[in-house]
Amino acid sequence: AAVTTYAAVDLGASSGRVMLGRIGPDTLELTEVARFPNGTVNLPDGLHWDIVGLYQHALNGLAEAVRQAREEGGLASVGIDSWAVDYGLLKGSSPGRMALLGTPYHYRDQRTSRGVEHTHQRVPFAELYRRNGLQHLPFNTLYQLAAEDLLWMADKLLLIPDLLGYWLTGQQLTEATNASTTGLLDVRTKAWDTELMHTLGLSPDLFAPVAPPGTTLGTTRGELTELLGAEDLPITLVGSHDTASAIVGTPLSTPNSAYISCGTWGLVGLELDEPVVTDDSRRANFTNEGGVDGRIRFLTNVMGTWLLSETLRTWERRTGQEQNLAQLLAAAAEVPKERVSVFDVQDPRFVPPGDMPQRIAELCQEQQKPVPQQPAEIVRSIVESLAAGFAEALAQAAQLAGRSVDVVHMVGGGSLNALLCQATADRSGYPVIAGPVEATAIGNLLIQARTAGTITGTLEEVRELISRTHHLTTYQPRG
Ligand code: LRH
Repeated sequence: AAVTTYAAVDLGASSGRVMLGRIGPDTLELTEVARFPNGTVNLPDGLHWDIVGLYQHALNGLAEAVRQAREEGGLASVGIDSWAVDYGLLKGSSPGRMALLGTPYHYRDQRTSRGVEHTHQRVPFAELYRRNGLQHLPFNTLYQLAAEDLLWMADKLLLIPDLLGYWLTGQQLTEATNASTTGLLDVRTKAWDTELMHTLGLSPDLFAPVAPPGTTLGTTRGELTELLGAEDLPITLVGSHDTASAIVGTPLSTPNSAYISCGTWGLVGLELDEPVVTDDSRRANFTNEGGVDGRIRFLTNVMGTWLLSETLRTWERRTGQEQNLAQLLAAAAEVPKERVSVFDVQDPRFVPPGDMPQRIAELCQEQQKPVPQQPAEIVRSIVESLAAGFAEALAQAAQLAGRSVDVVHMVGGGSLNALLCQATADRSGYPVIAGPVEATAIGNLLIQARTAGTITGTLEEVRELISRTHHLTTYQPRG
């Protein structure tokens, strides 16, 4: 059967990558074409992203993807996804030639606390939740906008993947799954809530029209032809919120499967057909984000590998020595139970970058728990605490949605962490099926392939291709 080649640009908080996907009715092969670091950029006015650098890396990666796809009939299209909520502001009267205003902020920047207060004075959280169905995250776009100094100058706002799409094509749209993370989308109609915008003093003209995954944004600008080595490359909207693509790329094996998409965050929840917007779901801080094909991602943000990676970064800075995660995890597996402290990974002190071992020690002291001392003890305590956070969220998701969960799928970087997968199985009581690690890129590629007609079917049918082509590891709960 015919195999077609697609490229995914997938930007995570700690790295970005360009992946090539060869896809056919029985084929799903991924190769990494480019990988580049990403992270916080500390400027005098706060934490930012190096968005122009990311764009340049994506372009170079795409040029390489074009080269590699040449013998295989060329690249059929490109899809872009990234973390949610962040945006760039644009200025200009001609839609095809707008300039970026300022440097996009990183969602971990602390300015948003001002925005939360300001927003809730106008619209109390309970009402916001009824309208947008979103969990409270202090960095949801609407809170960022309430603290945004450059807003008065801006003509347009584009979320990160849409901004890169604009730079590639000159066309502006707001992809629907990521739009759902702004807080400005109506959870039921899935359209911009212009009434809410007016109440918050935001002009609806600031926002580009919402379009679902499967829409063709446009083709690459003529000015990029030489650099890319290709003309008129189509950019297809996919689930541009990375978590939306990750859930497409999760081979949910039963109707009662839960998932954990574990990268920087651990996104724990269920795929539903209808939102759950109740007082209980609001209090438990469960979100109803938009999924591909109009599905609902009913989930909550649990701390993810951020805690581990910031811990390793702290030790690297302190010792000047590169830390080896695999070795640390192997040592952590040997730590006896009585040396492990389970702490609350949801404590807000862990959100900003910084010295996590110090913060863990402070939290444990405050709660009169033993402070883990050695690196292996700290790593083991982090892993067990993450698993405890996941287990709690899984139980809540099932209860709030009135579902009986039978299995948990762990995808993303965390699925490679056997200690974490086993601890999650043990603490939740559910079997954990781990993999694929590249669920986000897979989800991105599969929606492009379905849009072009290389594959067909519902998400369930599309996911079968993943379980047929990828090796998954099952962790049974113990004791
Ligand atoms: C994960 C993610 C998550 C959002 C956060 C901002 O990368 O997109 O779904 O809550 O970043």
